Amino acid sequence: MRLFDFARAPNPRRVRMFLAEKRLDIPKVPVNLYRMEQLSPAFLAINPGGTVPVLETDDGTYIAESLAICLYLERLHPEPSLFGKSPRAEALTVMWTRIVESEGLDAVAEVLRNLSPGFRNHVLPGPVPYPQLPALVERGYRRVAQFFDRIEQQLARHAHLAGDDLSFADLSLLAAVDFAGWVDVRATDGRPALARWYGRVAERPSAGA
Ligand SMILES: N[C@@H](CCC(=O)N[C@@H](CS)C(=O)NCC(=O)O)C(=O)O
Repeated sequence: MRLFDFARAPNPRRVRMFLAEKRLDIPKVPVNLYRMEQLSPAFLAINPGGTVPVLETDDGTYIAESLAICLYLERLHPEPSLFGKSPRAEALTVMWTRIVESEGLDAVAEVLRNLSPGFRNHVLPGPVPYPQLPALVERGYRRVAQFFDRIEQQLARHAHLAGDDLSFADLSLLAAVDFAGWVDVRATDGRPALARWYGRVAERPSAGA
């Protein structure tokens, strides 16, 4: 098994955090996004979406999407559980992970990629050079705030995103909070439940992965 990875990027980070929580050591293949190695013909043959992380399984299957990778590894290595031990807990973990991805990580990326000169003509992952749309910066900031307000409500009622226990949804949220810092959003400001949660999850050794 091998993980196609890039140390600086938020999505590979949440998979590395998952591996650290599980105490799994999988060899890494670095794909340097700063040098656009994700758009090389060799990597596009592995993942036509041009994104990391990608897991190569022992039978040569390539699995993209952090959630799919971690669900696969959870089934192979159920302990310690990071998707819950019941169908209900697993569904809530997948639900909150998808919310973090589509409303959190994607909204931060919308701001960053429409704002930063480094993403000119590369606003969306993949080989098509879409141009930046400055109006999406303002909209993206509003989406980011709306997302963290929703998270604040959930964490005011539950110790972790999907309920009582730490799950992959929390690891994804940690990546989203830190990623928001890239566009100068301090998500924990004025959100006491999120700040308390962050204090606990960010001090786990896996956060350094
Ligand atoms: N939904 C995907 C998102 C993967 C993704 O967007 N990865 C970024 C790094 S965080 C990437 O590879 N970007 C390549 C690019 O921008 O060209 C996942 O959960 O793995």
